Order: sequence, then C-alpha cells, then structure tokens
Amino acid sequence: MVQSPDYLLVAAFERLDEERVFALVERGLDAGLSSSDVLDQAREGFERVGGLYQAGAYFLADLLMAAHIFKGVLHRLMDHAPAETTPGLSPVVFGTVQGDIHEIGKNLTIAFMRFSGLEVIDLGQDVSPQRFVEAVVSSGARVVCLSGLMTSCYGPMRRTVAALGKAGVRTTTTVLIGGLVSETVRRHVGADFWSTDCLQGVELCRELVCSPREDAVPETSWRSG
Ligand code: B12
Repeated sequence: MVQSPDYLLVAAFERLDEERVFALVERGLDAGLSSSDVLDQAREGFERVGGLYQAGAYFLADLLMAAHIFKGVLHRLMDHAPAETTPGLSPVVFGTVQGDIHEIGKNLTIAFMRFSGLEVIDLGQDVSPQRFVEAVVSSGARVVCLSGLMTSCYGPMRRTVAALGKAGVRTTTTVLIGGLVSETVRRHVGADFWSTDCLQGVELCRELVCSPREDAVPETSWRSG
C-alpha cells in the first residue's frame, strides 16, 4: 500500500524518528506543501506522542524528545519561509506566567500564530506581572496571552491581570489564558477568554487584533459567564 507523505510524517513523529521527520519535512516542502500544512502534521505527531505519554506507553523523556523534534521542524520551516507578519496589526504579548517553566504549549501556539501572520512578542517562561506590563506599554499590544500549566499559576495569572489594571492598560487589552485553565479559572483571574486549544487561540487572537477593544467579543468567541 502506498502511504501519503502526510501520514508518513505523523507516523515518523510518533516513533520519534528525528532524521526521518526532517527528511519528510524537506520532501513535503519540495513537493509544494505550505509551512502551515507541514506544521499541522508535526502537531498531529506531537499530539500522538502526548497521547502515548498519557496512556503510559511513553516516558517524560519521550515527550521532551518530541518537543526537541518539534523545535527542529519549526527552525526548518522558518528557514524555508520566514513567517511574514500582516502589516498594521497590533502585536500579541505572550508568556508563561511567573513560577511556571512549562513552555511547549506556549511555543506551539506562538508558532501557529506567527505562521498565521501575527506578530508575537514572546516573553518566555516564568514571566513576572511587571514584565508583561512593560511589554504591553512599550509595544502598544492589545492582546495578552498567558500560559500556565499548574494550579499554582492561577495566583500569578490573577496578579498579572491586576498589574495591567494598575498600569492603566487593562481597558485597552484583551487577556486570553491557556494551558491548565477553565471558565472557573478565567473568572478567578479576571481574564477575558480561555482556551486549551492552540488553534482556537490563534483564531481568536486574529479576530481580536483585527477588531477594536470595544468590540472584543468576536463572533467565534467562546467566552462565557
Ligand atoms: C513536559 C512537562 C514538564 C517539563 C516541561 C518542559 C518544558 N520545557 O516545557 C518539565 C520536566 C520541565 C516539567 C517540570 C515540572 N512539572 Co510538568 N509537566 C509536563 C507534562 C508532562 C506535559 C506538559 C506539556 O508540555 N504538554 C504538551 C503541550 C503541547 O500541551 P499544553 O502545555 O497543555 O499546551 C496545549 C494547550 O494547553 C495550549 N496552550 C498552552 N498554553 C496556552 C496559552 C494560550 C493563550 C492558548 C490559547 C493556548 C495554550 O496549546 C497547546 C496545544 O493545544 C505535564 C502533564 C501533562 N500531561 O500535561 C506536566 C505537569 C504540567 N507538570 C506538573 C508539575 C507539578 C511539574 C513540576 C512542579 C514538577 C516538579 N515537582 O518539579 C515542575 C514545574 C517546575 C516549574 N516551576 O514550572 C504537573 C502540574 C500539576 C498541577 N495540577 O499543578 C503536571 C500536570 C503533571 C502532573 N500530572 O502532575 N514538566
């Protein structure tokens, strides 16, 4: 049976076969696939690894290897076609909140944002509320994304939202939280939106940067409460 290159890339990723993944990325790009298509396949492969980890079939080291391969794919895609930002759009400030060093989900979401034309200011991990404020003030960003993978992140998320308020920029920014979050968490921290899915987050951010703060409830919004 002849298998499509898409399936091959996902399967190679699932097996954590780094060399084969990179070779298939090259093959896909040479065959005319877009960076987003390749990224999507890499994401599917990554998710399969995550599923195997959750099922106990893979260890933490395997998950970290998957993150390493994913980073390699991103570098390759950036070299192939540097992500072009859509001119005139406000940047998105993004970071993992204070006390948290988990970055895989953040990096994945940022990669999709950049490939969809958004300019993202990546503040990294363990980002203090003050650094978020400084980045928003200096860039004029209207959207702030906070990632947090631990329950201990809810305090720092709340403090970040409060700091934006204290600095007088809360009314001009929309705050989206992601990671280990829910509607209850959103209400607790005072954010505008929450999501546990990077593509949903990208879609929302695109709508937000294209619309003024006053209309900050896009049609595809899943804000509730
Ligand atoms: C990998 C991992 C690590 C790695 C992180 C490596 C790295 N560079 O990021 C290492 C080994 C360093 C680590 C450390 C720790 N970890 Co850890 N870790 C994980 C693990 C296994 C996977 C997380 C992950 O990357 N998933 C894959 C990504 C793709 O998924 P994701 O992050 O959820 O992101 C998706 C979405 O949430 C979304 N997303 C993420 N952020 C955002 C933001 C926005 C705005 C949007 C729209 C979307 C979005 O996009 C992604 C795709 O859709 C989880 C368990 C799990 N199964 O989730 C534990 C887990 C998160 N870790 C946990 C803990 C406790 C720790 C440690 C405290 C352990 C310790 N005792 O030292 C330390 C934390 C130290 C610290 N100060 O941060 C706990 C948290 C428990 C809790 N409820 O609070 C978990 C849940 C494990 C567990 N079951 O106990 N960890």
